[in-house]
Amino acid sequence: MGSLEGKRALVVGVANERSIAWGIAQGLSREGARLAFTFLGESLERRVRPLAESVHADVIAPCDVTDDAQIDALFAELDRVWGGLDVLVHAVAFANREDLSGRFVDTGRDGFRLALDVSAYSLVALTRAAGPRMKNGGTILTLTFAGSERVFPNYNVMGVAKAALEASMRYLAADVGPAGIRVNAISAGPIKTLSAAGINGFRDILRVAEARAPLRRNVSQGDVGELAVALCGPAGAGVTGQVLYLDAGLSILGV
Ligand code: NAD
Ligand code: IMJ
Repeated sequence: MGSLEGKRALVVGVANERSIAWGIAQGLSREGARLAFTFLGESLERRVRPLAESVHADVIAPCDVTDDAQIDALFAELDRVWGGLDVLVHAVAFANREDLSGRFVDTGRDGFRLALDVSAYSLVALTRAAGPRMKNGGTILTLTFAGSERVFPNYNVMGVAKAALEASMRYLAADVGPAGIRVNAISAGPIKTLSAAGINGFRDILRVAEARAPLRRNVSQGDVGELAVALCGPAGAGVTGQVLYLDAGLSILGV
């Protein structure tokens, strides 16, 4: 018997088999959760559908988180199929590529707005939709990165978006806590995914992180899945409003 037997989990943010959201989905599935997946656009649908089917997903639906109509349609479909929800996984981030290099000071208004809309406001919108459907309480999880607190080369506007995401997570936790819904963020160390591919120097970041981290290793999508399982199950029952560092200890170092 899994620790999440029969729980209904919506996973937003699978792009391919390397996605952190896919690591989480596999963990939840192993523990007996039922799953729903979203995809962004037709090209990703071709990637997401076979993954979702491999864990017997009940729902596979489009969702661009910047589009309120798509969010409404997604939850209407969940109402039809499940009539409620227990877990929401938010693993979505986007900034224009030109805003992820050079100087942060050069970020334009539109790029700033886009990064914060996709990467931070989306948690607010999804929590507003999910909350009333979590009638027996629930768990909401988002993914963040230490660039919210400290300066990492090229992370730039994403760092600001992650700071807004973490603060939003805390305010949401206060709002929905009385309904027995917990909201937390996992701050993962660097992991090679689609969102990390093509970032200048990412290979070097992985190499340096591995060499310096107290555990002398990097973290994986599977590590994130295990922490997500814990937070969604009895181990997480008293935890809300927290940023949990899953980074092999990297963030404790001074120099
Ligand atoms: P990924 O590229 O696999 O996932 C990012 C997802 O965001 C994709 O599925 C993409 O389709 C989705 N997305 C982008 N714009 C969207 C929109 N408008 N509507 C709906 N979905 C949209 O990469 P990942 O590394 O698995 O990223 C997942 C989360 O983990 C992100 O929040 C990222 O910031 C965070 N994170 C990543 C790392 C890392 O090193 N890879 C470290 C810490 C935190
Ligand atoms: C991303 C950029 C710069 C430095 C970075 C990252 N470091 C890490 C990441 C050190 C770990 C990955 N990360 C934590 C992210 O949140 C990535 C978000 C992201 C990535 C892209 C690449 C492609 C694109 N837009 C993006 N928007 C957000 O066009």
